[in-house]
Amino acid sequence: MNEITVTMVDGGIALVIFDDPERPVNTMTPDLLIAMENQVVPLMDDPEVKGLVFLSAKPDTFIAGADIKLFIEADDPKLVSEIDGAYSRVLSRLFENPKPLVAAVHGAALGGGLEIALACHYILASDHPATVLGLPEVTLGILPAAGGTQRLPRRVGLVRGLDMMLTGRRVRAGRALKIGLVDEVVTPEGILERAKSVAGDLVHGRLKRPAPRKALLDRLIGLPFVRSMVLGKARKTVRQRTRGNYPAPMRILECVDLGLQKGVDAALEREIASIGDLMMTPQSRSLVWLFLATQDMKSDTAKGRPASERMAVVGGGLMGAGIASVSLGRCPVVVQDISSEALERCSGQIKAGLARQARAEAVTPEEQERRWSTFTTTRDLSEIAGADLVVEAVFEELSLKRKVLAEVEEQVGPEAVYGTNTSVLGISEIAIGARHPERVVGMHYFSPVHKMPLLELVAPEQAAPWAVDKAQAFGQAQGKTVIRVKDRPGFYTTRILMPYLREALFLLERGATIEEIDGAMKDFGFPTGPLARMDEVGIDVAAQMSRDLGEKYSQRWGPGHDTLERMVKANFLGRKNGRGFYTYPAKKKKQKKPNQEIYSLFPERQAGTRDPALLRDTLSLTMVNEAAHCLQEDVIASPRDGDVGAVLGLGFPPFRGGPFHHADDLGLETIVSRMETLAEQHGPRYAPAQMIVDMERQGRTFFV
Ligand code: T1G
Repeated sequence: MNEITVTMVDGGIALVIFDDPERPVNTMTPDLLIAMENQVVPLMDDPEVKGLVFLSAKPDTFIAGADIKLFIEADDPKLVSEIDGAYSRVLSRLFENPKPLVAAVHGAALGGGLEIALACHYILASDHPATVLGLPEVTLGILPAAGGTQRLPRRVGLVRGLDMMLTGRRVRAGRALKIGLVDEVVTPEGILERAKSVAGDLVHGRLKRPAPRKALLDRLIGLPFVRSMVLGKARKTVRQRTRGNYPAPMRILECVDLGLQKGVDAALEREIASIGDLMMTPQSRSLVWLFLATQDMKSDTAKGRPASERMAVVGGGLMGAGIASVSLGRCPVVVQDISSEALERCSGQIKAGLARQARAEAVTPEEQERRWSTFTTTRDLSEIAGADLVVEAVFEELSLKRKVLAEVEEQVGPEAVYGTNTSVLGISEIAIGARHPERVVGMHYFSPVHKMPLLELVAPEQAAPWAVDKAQAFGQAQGKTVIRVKDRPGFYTTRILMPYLREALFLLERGATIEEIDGAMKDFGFPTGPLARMDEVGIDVAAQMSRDLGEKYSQRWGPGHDTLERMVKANFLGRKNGRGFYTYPAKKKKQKKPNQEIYSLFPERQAGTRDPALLRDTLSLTMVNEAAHCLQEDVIASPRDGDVGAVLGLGFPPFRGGPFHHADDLGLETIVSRMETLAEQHGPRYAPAQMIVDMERQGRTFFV
C-alpha cells in the first residue's frame, strides 16, 4: 500500500503527497507512520532535498487525523502510547530539522492532520469550504498527542489555543489566517504552485520563517503569575462545564502547563503517556462509539436517493423558519403563512441563518446571494404547487394540522411528500381523512433547528416506503442525523423525556429541593436539570404534553402530578414570563434563582429523598426504562438509534453513550434490583421493562 508518494521538483523541493487508496479520507494509521519513517524522515538527511511541501491527493481532505475506527479495537494503553510516541517523534524530527517544510492544506486538517501541518514551518490553506482546521480530540475524550498541545498555542497564542483544544472548535481558512494558525490563504487551484514557490523562497532566504504573532497576553505568559492566572481560569471553566465527568480537558491543560514550565519535550512525553490512558476511559469509548454510530447512520438506507427539488414550508414561525433556513442551498424553498408579520419575521430569521451559514460553511457572497434568491415567502397557498416536499410547521393542534393537510393536498402533485413537524401529535391521527395518507410522515425537528443535529422521522404504518425514504434523504441533506421511529404516542424522544420530567415533580414532593434535583442531573451530565428544562419548554406546554401522553400511558405511568396545572393557574409559565421553577431577573436571565414559592404548591411535601445518588438513579433509570419499553415495542429499531436519539435530541450525557449504553455500564442486574426496590417503595410505575428483566435473566446486554 502506497500512502505517501514523494516527487522531486525543480529547485530540490520534494513533494510529499498523502493519498490512502483504501480509505475515503487520509487518516493517520500505523501504515502511514511506517511510510513517514521510511520515506519522509530520510529526506531530512538527503543533500539533494532542500525543502519539502506536504499535500494531499484527496479531493477534499488534507488529513482527517488518527483513524478513529482503530480506536475501538485498541485495548492496550501502552501500545497506543507507543504508536503515538513514534508519530510524535517523527513530527518533532521534522519540525526541528533546518530544511523548510511547507504544508499546503486543502480540505480538512484535523487532529493529527493539523499536527502534521503544525510540524511545518509555513502553512498555506485553501479558501475552499472543505478546508477546516482544528484539534477535535477532546470531543473523542482524548487529547492532541502529536505535539498539538505545544505547537498550537505557540502559533495562535495561549488563550485561543486553549479555546480550540478544550472545545474542539474548527476554524476555516480566513479565520485561521486571522489568528495566525496559517500564514497564507490561496485558491485551491493555486495552492500547489504557491507552496512550491514559498518553499523555494524559504530555501533561498527570500522569505523568512514567520515568527508567531503574539498578543499582549502571550508576551506576558512568561511571567509565572500571568500564566497561572490564565491556566487557573481555564481550569475553573473546565470544572464548571464538565463537573468532573470528562478527564481529557484537564489532561490538555496539564500538558500546556508543563510545556510552559518544564519545556516542550517534557510536555510531549506527557501527551504520549496520556493518550493511552485516555483512550481506555469509558468516556472516550462512548464518544468514539457515538462518532462512529452517527457516521454509520449517514449511510443508512436513504443515502443517494434524490432528496427534494422544491420544498415548501407551511407555517413561518420559529420552527418553520428554522427548517427553511437549514434547507436553503439544498433546493429552492417557499414559506407560506397566513400572517404577513410572521413572514416578515421569517425572512429576517432566514437572512440571519444565511449569514450564519456563510460563516460556518465559508459560503461566498455570490453563493449567499444565490441561496437568498431561491427563497420566497407567500400568503397564498397555491404558490406551493410544484413542491415535492412540504413540511408543515403550524401550531401543535390536531384540528389545525388536519385542516392544513387537506388544503395542501389540494395544491400539490402525486410526487409530494408531506412531513408534519410535531413532537407529540400522532401522525396517523393527523392523516385521518387525508387523500394520500401514504405520503404523510412525521418530521420532528428540535429547536433551535440550526443547532440541534437530530431529526426524528416518524413513519406511520400506512406511509409508503418511498415517502419515508424521501423525507430521510432530505433530512440528511439538511445535515441532520435521522432516526426512524414508529408512530406511537410521543414517538421516542418525547416519550422518554416525559416520564423523566414528571419524575422530577414526584421527587420534589418527596422532599428534594429544586437545586438538588437539577444539580443531581447536571452532575450526571445533562446540560440542564429537568425542572429548568420545563421552564425552558414553558410550563403550559409541559403541562399539556404531560396530560396528553399521560393519558395514553396511564396504565403504566399512573396518575400524573397536577403541579404543572396549578403552576399554570398561578401564572408560573417558566422562562417566558420570568417565573417558573426558577425566577429570572428581567435583565440577567442567566442568573436564575430557585423559586421558593413553588414549594407551597406541594402541600403534602415530605421530608426525605435528598441523597443525590438516589435522585440521579431515580431520574435516569426512569428514562432508561422508558427507552427499553420503546425498544421492546419496536418504536426504535435498535439500541444504537435509541442512544444516538437521546444524546443528540435530549442532551443525554454523551460520555455515557446514551440510555442503552448506560444500562449496560450499570449492569442490567443492578437496574432490575434498583427499579424493583423503587417499585416496592413508590408504586408499579417503576417496574423494570420486561425486556430488561428477560435480558438480565439470559445474561444478555444491549451491546456486545
Ligand atoms: N477516522 C476514520 N474515518 C474517518 C475519519 C477519521 N478520523 N474522518 C472521516 N472518516 C470517514 C468517515 O467515517 C466517512 O466514512 C468518510 O471518512 C467521510 O467522512 C494523534 C489522536 C474529515 C471533516 O475527529 O470531522 O487525530 O462512512 O462523511 O462530511 O492527536 O469526517 O464514507 O465509510 O464525515 O466531508 C481527530 C473526524 C482524530 C476528524 C469529513 N479527527 N472527521 O467530513 O465526510 S484523533 C477527527 C470529521 C487524532 C492525534 C489524535 C469529518 C471530516 P464512510 P464524512 P465529510
